[in-house]
Amino acid sequence: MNAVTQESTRQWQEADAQHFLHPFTDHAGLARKGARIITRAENIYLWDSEGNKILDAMSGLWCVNVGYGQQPLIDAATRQMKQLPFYNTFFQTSHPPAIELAELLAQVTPPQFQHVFFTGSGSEGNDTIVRMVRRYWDIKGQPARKVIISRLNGYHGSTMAGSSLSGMKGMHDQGGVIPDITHIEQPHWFELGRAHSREEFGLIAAGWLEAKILEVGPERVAAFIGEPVQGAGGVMVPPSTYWPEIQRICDKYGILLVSDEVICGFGRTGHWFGCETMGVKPDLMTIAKGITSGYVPLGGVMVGERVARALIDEGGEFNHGFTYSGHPVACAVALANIRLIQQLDLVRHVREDIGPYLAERFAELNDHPLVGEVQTCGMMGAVQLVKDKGASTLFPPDLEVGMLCRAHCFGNGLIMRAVGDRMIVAPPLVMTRAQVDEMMALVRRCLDLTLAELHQRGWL
Ligand code: PXG
Repeated sequence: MNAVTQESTRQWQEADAQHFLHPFTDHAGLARKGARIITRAENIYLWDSEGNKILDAMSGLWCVNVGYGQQPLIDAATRQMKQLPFYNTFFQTSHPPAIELAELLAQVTPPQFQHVFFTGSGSEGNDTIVRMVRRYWDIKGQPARKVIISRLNGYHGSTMAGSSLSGMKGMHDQGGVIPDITHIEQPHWFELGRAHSREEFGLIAAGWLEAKILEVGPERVAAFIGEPVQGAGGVMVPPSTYWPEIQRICDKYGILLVSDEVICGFGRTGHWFGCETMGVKPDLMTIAKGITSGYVPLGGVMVGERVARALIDEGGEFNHGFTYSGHPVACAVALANIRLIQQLDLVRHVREDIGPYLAERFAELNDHPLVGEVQTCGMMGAVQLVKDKGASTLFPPDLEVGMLCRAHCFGNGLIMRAVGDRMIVAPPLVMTRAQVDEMMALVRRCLDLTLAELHQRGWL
């Protein structure tokens, strides 16, 4: 690093600390440390302002599915900016990028989805879900059906409705929960279910939904929402029995099933959408992130025929929408992105090649003294760190062992997240086997460094 890069890094960090409030951040803590300034990216790599190359095993924030620097997306944005950088879709107007994207989405999503409502983000998508679900039951003459059930440790965004649907205590404590949203436990076998086989536990965990429906009163329950695989909660891959049982229970009580596909969508789990991997048929899906590979913001709700028919045929005006619903540049980039996923055959690549290879390489981590459990699904992986491998004893949470490990990753050119003591990855779908090997070598090195530090501190 030379003096010039050091100086500009310092200037950026100072200005950042003085003016920029970051999401989910302790501002004073960050100001003391200084933010890491990311300046460019290519394929699966980032570079920071000091010239360090970093392997981005989190795809930006679970979104850069096609990797960085893809020319077709750049060209699509440039072309659309020249042609029509903005027009709204409110007052009986439309434009080609939004129309073509709606048509393409109807093709790549499961057959029950023929309509899309565009938003600017996943959070706005889930706000739309709340309003649409309640509107649906009003139209159907059952206005008492308002309650939406979601899961603890689920993540559905940070707007008022998104954070209410999310099952994150820290968010609820700071902003409250809007009325008629309630939560059940997550299907976390390692913490809650080890007395049972995974399959048995999947049925037990799904049973918590039925218990909650009966507690609330089935005539008051509007919908259940969940991520096929919980992402921000720590890549929690549910037992194979879980989602089909959830579907059975929703069907039994006539409740709408909502799949939040913001992370799992667009190939991440080895099918176009996570609900297909889990074998369920939702009524609504939230989409965002991978729809544009994160190059520009875009989200939406895929509306299944059951809800679409009510809204269109019986609903009249639906009083909801955003300035950027169907933003032309975002839609043009999404079109280029989805076509690239098709052209590169990335969904099959994840399902048949790189996903199984990631699973194989992750399974090798089971021999590591710090590793209690390993889980993968497509291009998502989690490693549960444990204090005592034999007894599967967890570390006391206040030691923040996951953060120690994350610091080693940061220091060694790897972006890997810590959710408590679960270390997680969700790398770009375009990864090659050689790149998986490169990532796994870094992961193992960081686990070794963490182990050594824990011994040094006398925590093991
Ligand atoms: N649903 C899911 C499943 C998500 O993962 C959202 C909705 C909200 O999307 P927007 O576009 O409004 O952010 C998300 C977002 C993390 C992390 O810490 C995850 C997300 C966002 C920020 C941080 O893993 N996911």
